[in-house]
Amino acid sequence: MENLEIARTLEQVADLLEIQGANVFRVRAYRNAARTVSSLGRPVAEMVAAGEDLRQLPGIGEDLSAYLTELVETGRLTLLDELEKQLPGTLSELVRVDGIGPKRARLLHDRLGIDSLAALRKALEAGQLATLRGFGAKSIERIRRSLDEVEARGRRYRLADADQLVRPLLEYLRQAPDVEALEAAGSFRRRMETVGDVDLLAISARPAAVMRRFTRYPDAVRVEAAGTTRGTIVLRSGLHVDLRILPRRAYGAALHYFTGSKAHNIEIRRLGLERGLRISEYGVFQLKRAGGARRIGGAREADVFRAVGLPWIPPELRENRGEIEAARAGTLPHLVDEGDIRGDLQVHTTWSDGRDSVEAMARACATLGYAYLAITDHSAAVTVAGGLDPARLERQWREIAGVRRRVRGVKILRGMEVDILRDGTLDLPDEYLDRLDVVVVAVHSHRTLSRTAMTDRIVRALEHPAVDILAHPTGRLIGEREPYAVDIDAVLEAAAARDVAVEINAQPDRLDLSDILARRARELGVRLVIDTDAHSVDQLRYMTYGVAQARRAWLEAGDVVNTLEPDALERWLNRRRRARRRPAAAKAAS
Ligand code: DGT
Ligand code: CA
Ligand code: CA
Ligand code: ZN
Repeated sequence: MENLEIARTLEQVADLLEIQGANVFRVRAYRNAARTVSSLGRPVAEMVAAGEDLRQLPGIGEDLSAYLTELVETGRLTLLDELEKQLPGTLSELVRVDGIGPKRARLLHDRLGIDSLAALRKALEAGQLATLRGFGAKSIERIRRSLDEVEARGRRYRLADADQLVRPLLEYLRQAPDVEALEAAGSFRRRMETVGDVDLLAISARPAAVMRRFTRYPDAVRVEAAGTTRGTIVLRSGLHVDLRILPRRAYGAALHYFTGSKAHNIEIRRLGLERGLRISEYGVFQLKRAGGARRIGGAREADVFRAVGLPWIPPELRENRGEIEAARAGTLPHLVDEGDIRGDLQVHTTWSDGRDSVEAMARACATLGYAYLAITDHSAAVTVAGGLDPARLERQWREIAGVRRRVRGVKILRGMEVDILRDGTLDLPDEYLDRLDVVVVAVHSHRTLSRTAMTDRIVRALEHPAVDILAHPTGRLIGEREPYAVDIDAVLEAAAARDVAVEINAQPDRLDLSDILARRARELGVRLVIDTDAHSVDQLRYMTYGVAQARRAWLEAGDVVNTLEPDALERWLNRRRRARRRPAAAKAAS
């Protein structure tokens, strides 16, 4: 069973439980598990087959681990079968709409054949609901409004999109009276690849005035709630934003709590309880034997960590994936940061599908303070992107030679994003591959090969002595396209064996490898490289998203090739040219 299918099954369980009015935490547990599975990029089935402990996955405990195993081994989930005896499974999503309860969901199904939100949308637009008894104009309008909302809420937003929405809102709110602190917590602060909603925290002596300004934000289409210290608005894009205004003494505790993740919070709270402390969004409290509690901290986030004997943990690591143990052992990684990045090793230009010239890209990289960049336009097989054949590649080299003379301070490497053809051979003759400074290889076609064929294909490409970097290794597009079927561990092992660097592609819809897989890569001894794959000068700024995923993957500067200084990078790029000469020389001598 594929991960996507497993995730859908878990979502369905959550929906049906919700119909039955189950505990919200129970419902949320299934939704979180669904998210974990769908973002895994590695088949759960494979983990089960290998006898791995699923409880190491975020949000997967005893029960869910058993359910996942059952799903993988039998293709069914007894729990879901039981729930479906009580209500048709496909109806489950309808009850998320205000004004539709289980009864009405069944009525809509039986009378109009509506079995999904999409079908409901269609029936609404076709005016069919009005034909049903009990659905007056008012009630239909309510359903329509709520459906808009559910559709928006069901969506997750790419981090880069959320950034674009949140930055101006923060600027706007900073102009409210007496705002002393203001920041976004939640998945946004943890720099997750997507965010569900945004959780803002503020300190102000005049919360009412701040809340008023918040609810009047011009980009807000709706105010969902507006209390004295807590409010929610919905932006035009559908993104929900919560704002909590806090007293200074609780700000740090709230920042920690609302940064999450939930799994991390639960563990920290447990550690607190072991020490007789209560840790919550309100502060850190010493529990008294006689009952009651005394506040011992909460103004600063570090108070929370200090109370449980830990150093401050970077938000990107707070997923309860070992960061608490590492903090305790003093082995937290020194995470790579943007300042460590010395260059970009995958950028496109007008020679293929890029928007800007070689010179413009080089100048922009120089302005960013980079020491080097690699020009890596597509090879000929990618005809839609105007890929280069050898003749055009040579012309491009002449242009690069000219730009090298004109643009100083940044080293321009001759590279190419060479297609991995269906059989694992490369889309450029060896004599040209040998004359490139950087060879990036990638899959852009035949994405539906069997898992074995895809794995063999990529591994074969990595065995070519000219290859330096494997780009966007799983081919996923967030929210649009699943990774292709591939044994990613086999690919990573081949990369480690050949010292091929594997990419974290920083395009906001790729982020490929993902955080989880990049961490796996590091564990397998693979070097990583963070590339923007920029198709314009503007996209060079995506580096920040690649670095964020690298941090979530626990990477240090030493794990990332493009933190190397130019001479060290050159040594690495020549690592095999040197090694290759030896067998060649030996052959000549024999
Ligand atoms: P999202 O919005 O789905 O991308 O993910 P988050 O992590 O931003 O989650 P959200 O917005 O539901 O809640 C923000 C943080 O609040 C979350 O990361 C941890 C904390 N939190 C929320 N609910 C609970 C809970 O039931 N227990 C604990 N311990 N913390 C919670
Ligand atoms: Ca959130
Ligand atoms: Ca929230
Ligand atoms: Zn590509």
